[in-house]
Amino acid sequence: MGQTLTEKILDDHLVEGELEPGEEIGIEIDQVLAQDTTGTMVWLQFEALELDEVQTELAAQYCDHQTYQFDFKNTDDHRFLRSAAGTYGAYFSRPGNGICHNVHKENFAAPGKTLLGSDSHTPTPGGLGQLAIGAGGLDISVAMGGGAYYVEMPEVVNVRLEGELPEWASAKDVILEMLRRLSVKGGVGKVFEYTGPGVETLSVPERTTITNMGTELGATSSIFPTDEKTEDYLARQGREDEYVELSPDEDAEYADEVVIDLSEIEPLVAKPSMPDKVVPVREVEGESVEQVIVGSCTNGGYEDILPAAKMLEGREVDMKTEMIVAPGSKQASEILAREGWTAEMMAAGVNFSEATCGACIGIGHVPASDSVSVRTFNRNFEGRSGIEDDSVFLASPEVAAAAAIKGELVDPRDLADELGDLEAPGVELPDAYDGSKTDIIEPEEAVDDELVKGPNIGSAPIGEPLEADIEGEVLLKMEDNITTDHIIPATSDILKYRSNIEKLSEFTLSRVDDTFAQRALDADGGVLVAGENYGQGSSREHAAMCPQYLGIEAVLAESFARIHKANLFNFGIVPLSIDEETYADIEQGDDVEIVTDVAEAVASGETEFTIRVNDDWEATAELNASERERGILEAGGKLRLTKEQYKEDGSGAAPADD
Ligand code: MIC
Ligand code: SF4
Repeated sequence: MGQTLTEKILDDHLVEGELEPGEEIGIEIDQVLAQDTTGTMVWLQFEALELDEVQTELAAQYCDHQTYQFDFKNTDDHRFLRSAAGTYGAYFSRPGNGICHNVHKENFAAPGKTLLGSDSHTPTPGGLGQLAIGAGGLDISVAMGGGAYYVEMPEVVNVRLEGELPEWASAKDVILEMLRRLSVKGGVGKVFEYTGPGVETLSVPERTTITNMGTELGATSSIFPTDEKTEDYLARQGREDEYVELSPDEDAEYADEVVIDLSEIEPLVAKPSMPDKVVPVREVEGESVEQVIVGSCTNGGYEDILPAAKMLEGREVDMKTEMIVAPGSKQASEILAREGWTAEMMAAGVNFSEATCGACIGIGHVPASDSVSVRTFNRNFEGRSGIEDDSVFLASPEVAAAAAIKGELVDPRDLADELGDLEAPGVELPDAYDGSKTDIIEPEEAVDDELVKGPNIGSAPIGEPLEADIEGEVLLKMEDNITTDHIIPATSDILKYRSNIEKLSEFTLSRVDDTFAQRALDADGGVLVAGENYGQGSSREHAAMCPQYLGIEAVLAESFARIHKANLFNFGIVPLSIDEETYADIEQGDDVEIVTDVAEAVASGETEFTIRVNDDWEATAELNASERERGILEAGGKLRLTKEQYKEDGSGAAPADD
């Protein structure tokens, strides 16, 4: 039987297990990336593991999420990251150089290689045939030390693209269509592999918009085969020698198939406040828009900003609307500036931001109260823009620019009819991506050779071995699709404490209930209850570290998002699955006791755990965990376990099986 492209790359990197969907596999990692707000813990944990040098082919540290440095804490984090990259041998991308996914795509993404990144949108270079996966910081530290990365072998789904996109429809609309059909949990445990005749009609930047936002489906990754377009893109980046031809076998068998006829795609938007609330723009036409932002790791490339610039040429942004361009990388800003497009957009009324995540997580450009913001981003979770009860629509650059011109949501086709002289901008790549490279410091040019820690930089927390009893109050009962933005918000007032768990934990679940952290401390711990897809969104391990710090011992949920579940294991919190009925019956404030000796049951491979509620009724909760994950729980988390293993191994470097 032939192999899918995903299977081929996994096979090449397999160090443990078999490529059977649902089974845990260990793979070798070629490249790692970390960004500023997860990176500090990555390096603090690398330090705690007493590792002294990066072992992967390449490691890159970016400073991208919070580059405005409102506070010395952010600046200290960036200085610490530069010192860690220098000390241990990673590339360092300076603050303002751009968003990790964009800069990695431009400089390092390589077909056929594996990439592990401490950011959920790490799958972006799947558009170039790289198998890229997002994970928690500790998994990055271990992989960077030479350890394997463990993940459940995903089901590989064939997304067959047919036809060609019509004018005004874009790659963003393709991934929004996927979200419309499959929902934010439709991709859990899956890799989406794009095939079919439609693939060759899409440029690499269009493909990376699709793979980037595969994360919103909950997917483990998304990938395209490579072809002339990939080779051409790499050549324009001056990296043609990294091209490798990759495709699935003709008789590859897929777990499932989704067919998308590109010629039927039309301009879409995701309505507030979930990326899968997708409708045609025409359904919401007329909605007044006060803010438009073109940018982010999804649509912040040169090829995304250019269409908006062309649409605005000789026109003006509507008087009641503010338009901001937040480029995904300095390379994009630099080329647009050299070509004169920046001046053109400024003349139309656009304001420019530095190349940063910024507004995507509510840092700057917070929308006005009771207003609509149209963004080319990938997430519109409630409150993420920096104001509660926000109203953020996700859209393509074309739909965003049309909204800026009209001051209201409008299908660009209708706007073109109305204006008469508005042409579909299409997709255009620059002849060469000739931005300067001054903002990337190579390991050989490192500025520092020892760690520099400011006063806000704490240490990596090490858990305690699992105990026999788990009993406590249900401190919070939550609904479906709780995001990591609910668990640990990423707005600037909170983000600056990412290196200081004691302080950060004060904000735990504040977006659901701002009394939670104090109640958890007062109760000396307890358990959490949630509906489906608990922990979707970000890879931030802080969403497990902080509850652990507050004494949370178990989370009972109908289902979990992949990265967050791995983070719960990594920090010694037991993730138990409950059925719909148990979820319905259990109430906040109830007392929950796991009837068995938990430590023993986890160690002996028990999957069913009886839970006793209020000493009154019982239900069964399931632990779906591999032997390795059970070992992590028993030890009190992956940091403690890995440290112990290194000590036994005596090598100081991570063995392949952790
Ligand atoms: C996000 O988009 O939510 C983030 C901020 O990039 C996160 C990373 C983080 O929380 O630091 C992600 O996607 O993993
Ligand atoms: Fe940055 Fe937003 Fe992309 Fe996350 S989703 S990496 S915050 S631009």
